[in-house]
Amino acid sequence: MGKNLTQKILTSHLVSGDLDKGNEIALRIDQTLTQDATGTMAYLQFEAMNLSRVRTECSVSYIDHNTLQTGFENADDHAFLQSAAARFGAYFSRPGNGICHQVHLERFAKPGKTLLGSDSHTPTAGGMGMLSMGAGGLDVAVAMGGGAFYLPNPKVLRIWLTGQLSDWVSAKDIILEILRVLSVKGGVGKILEYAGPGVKTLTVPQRATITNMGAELGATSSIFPSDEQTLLFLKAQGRAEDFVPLAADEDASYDQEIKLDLSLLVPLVAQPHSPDNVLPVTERSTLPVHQVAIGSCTNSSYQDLMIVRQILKGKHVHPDVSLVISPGSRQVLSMLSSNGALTDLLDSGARLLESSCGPCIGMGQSPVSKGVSVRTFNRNFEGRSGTQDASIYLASPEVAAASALTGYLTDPRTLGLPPVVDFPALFRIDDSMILPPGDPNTLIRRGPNIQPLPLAPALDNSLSLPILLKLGDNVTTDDIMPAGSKILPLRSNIPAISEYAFHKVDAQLASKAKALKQSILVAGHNYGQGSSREHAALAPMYLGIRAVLVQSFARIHRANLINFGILPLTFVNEEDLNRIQPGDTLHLLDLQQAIHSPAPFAITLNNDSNPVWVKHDLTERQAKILLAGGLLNATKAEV
Ligand code: MIC
Ligand code: SF4
Repeated sequence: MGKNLTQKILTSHLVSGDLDKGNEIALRIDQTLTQDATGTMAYLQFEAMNLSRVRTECSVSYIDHNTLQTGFENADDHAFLQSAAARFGAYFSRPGNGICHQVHLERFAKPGKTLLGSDSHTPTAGGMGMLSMGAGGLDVAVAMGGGAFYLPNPKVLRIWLTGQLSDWVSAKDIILEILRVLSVKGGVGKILEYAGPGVKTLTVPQRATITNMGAELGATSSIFPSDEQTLLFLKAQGRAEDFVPLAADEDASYDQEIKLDLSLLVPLVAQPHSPDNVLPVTERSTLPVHQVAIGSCTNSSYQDLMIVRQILKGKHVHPDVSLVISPGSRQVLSMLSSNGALTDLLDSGARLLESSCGPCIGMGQSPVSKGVSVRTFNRNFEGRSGTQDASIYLASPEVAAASALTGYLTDPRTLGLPPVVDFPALFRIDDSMILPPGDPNTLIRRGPNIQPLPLAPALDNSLSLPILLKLGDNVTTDDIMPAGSKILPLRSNIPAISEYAFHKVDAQLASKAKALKQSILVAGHNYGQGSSREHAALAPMYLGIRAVLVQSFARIHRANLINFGILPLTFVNEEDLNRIQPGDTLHLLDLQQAIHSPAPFAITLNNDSNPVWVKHDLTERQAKILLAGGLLNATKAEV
């Protein structure tokens, strides 16, 4: 029996575990990436583990999330990261050089290799046939040091593409359609492998839009074969030598399959407040729009922005719409500038932002109160834009540009002839903003924003934990630990950022948690979906949250909880969630034994004689980490 593409890369990187059975595997990681909002923690952790130099084929530290520099904090972080990259042997992509996933695709990604990144959209590089996964900073720090990455053995879902996209229909519509079909939990525990005759019709940047937003399905990763399109892209990036052809064997088998005929797709939009709340644009085409934002790691490639330019050229943005554009990288921006497209965009009334994450993570450009913003981004969680009552719609660059012109949500097919953009024979290559690994004796610069890492206490054998919060399904890491221009600068300062945990749910939550000293959270399905930010585990840990009991978890967040010593539990009977209310107390006894045994165990709700049955699904490795009070403690204990 042949192998699918995922199995081929997993097999060639397998360090431990069994791909045919078993629930945990460990992989060798060839490349890592970090970004500034998660990278300071990753490098502090690298340092705390007494590691001296990265041992991967290539590790890159990007500055892209927080470039506003509204105070000394960002600048401190940048200086720390630049000096840490030099000292520990990583490449450093300077502020202004672009969004990590876009730049990585352009300059570093290689088919057949593995990439671990401290950002949930790391699977963008799957558009290049690379097995790329998001993880918490601590897991990435371990991988930078040459350690294996542990993950639940994934299932492989084949997405069989046929046909070809119609005029005005975009790669974004492919992934929005898949989100509509599978939902935000539909990819949990799976790698999505694209195959079929439709694949060759998609360029690498289009594929990257699709693999990028696989993160919104909760997927472990998404991957395309490496073929003529991959070679075309690598040649145009001056990296033809990085090409290797890769595809699944003809007789490969898969755990699941869905089929998609590209020619049947129409322009789609994801409505507030979830990326899977998808319907055709035509069904909302009278909706007035106040802002259009084009950019983010999903849709800010050269091709995307050239399409936008074609649509806007010689026309003017509607007077009631603010149009902002953030090109994905300096390469994209400089190409737009040298071919005159930038002038056309500016002439149309577009406002230009730096090549960074920007509005996608609430770093400026919050919409007007109760405003409607159409964005080419990947997440439309409530409040993420910085305006709590704004409505965010996710759409393709075509829909976004058309809506900017008309002032209402617009099906671009009403605009007439579609834009035609040639694939460049050669991208503009200038790596001068990527600093190579430096001197191992470089002094690390630590401004006052760089605070020491707090460590979790070892897990007690018995715990009586009051319920701090009860939440519903699909709680995002933005709900747990919001971002935005006020909070993001505190990512290197856990005591300060912890004050904002669950801030939007209850502004007093941090004080309540501190008053209780120790507590537990309960919630529904897909708890912790979204970002890889380990602050969504670090801040709760700092506030004394010792366990989280839910109906199901998102992968990266569950791993982060374990890494920071918080016990992740799930209900055996999901309905038991209804029995628990804030103010109740859960009594967990004999945890040492319970954690080492795979069997479900009973915990007591108040004085109720009818227990709540829970399970932990921990491997022996994870059990040891938890009992030690997290991965850093466990690593220190081993040294
Ligand atoms: C996001 O899109 O939510 C982020 C900001 O890129 C995060 C990382 C972070 O919180 O720093 C992610 O996706 O992992
Ligand atoms: Fe940056 Fe947004 Fe992409 Fe996250 S999703 S990496 S914030 S552009």
